[in-house]
Amino acid sequence: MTEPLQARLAAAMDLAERAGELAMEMRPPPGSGHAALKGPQDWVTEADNAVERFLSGELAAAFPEDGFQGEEGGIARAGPLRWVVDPIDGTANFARGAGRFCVSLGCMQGNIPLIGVIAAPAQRETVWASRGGGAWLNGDAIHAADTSAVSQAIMELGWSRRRSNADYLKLCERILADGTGLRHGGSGALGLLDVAVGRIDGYAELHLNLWDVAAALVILREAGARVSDFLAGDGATNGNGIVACAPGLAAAWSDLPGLPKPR
Ligand code: LIP
Repeated sequence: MTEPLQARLAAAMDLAERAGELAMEMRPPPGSGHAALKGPQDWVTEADNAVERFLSGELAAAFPEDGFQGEEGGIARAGPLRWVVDPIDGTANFARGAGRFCVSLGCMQGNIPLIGVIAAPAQRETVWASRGGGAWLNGDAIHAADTSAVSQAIMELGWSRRRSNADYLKLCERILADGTGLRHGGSGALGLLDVAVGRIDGYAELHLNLWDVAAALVILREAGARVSDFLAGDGATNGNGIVACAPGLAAAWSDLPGLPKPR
């Protein structure tokens, strides 16, 4: 890995953990009423904005030539390398005082994800990867699972109001008909991370945005998972469906309704 990328990976790991500490300080108590709605079931808290401001400022100071794109503020800066950030992924959980949320930092060169760091502070986990450098959880190498039978697999299906309930139910029916265990956790980045770690065998969602997946795409690749081409077409600008899975299940999950094939 080049020295500039090594410096960016080290900075991203430090900043993701510091951003996670900030999020934990700002996490609301259990209960409702601590978030605003951006759209149907699409939440935002003060912490989302505060964490994004923190990361944008620190990255601008450390790497002024780099671009920055955040979920809340959009594309703030352009550059040959571009940070793509979800300040709090799993906001619906975070807003209720729950622990299944994370800070996600990806660094891309054009449409090539080069660095990914995900910090899950309530889980005390930081996962990172660089293209060609392997994937790591708190310093231990991680690998996708070796599951090969759908009847023994666990699949998380992400959900949002960005696609129809009918299409989501078709997916649920197919997964359940295969005898696969079905999960839903409310954080796409953490679901994709669990595939890379081997804790589940697949994650699929009819639509995610670039900031949800930019870090996870590098981590999944380096962990040996199979992933659909999220950046195909206008995926980088308008989002896309995604299937990420253990390599032994890519064929079985190559025809999920409404979703691209894992490669
Ligand atoms: C969320 C994703 C989740 C998706 C939600 C939302 P956020 O990201 O992690 O998979 O289903 O609609 O996009 O809003 O918590 O950063």
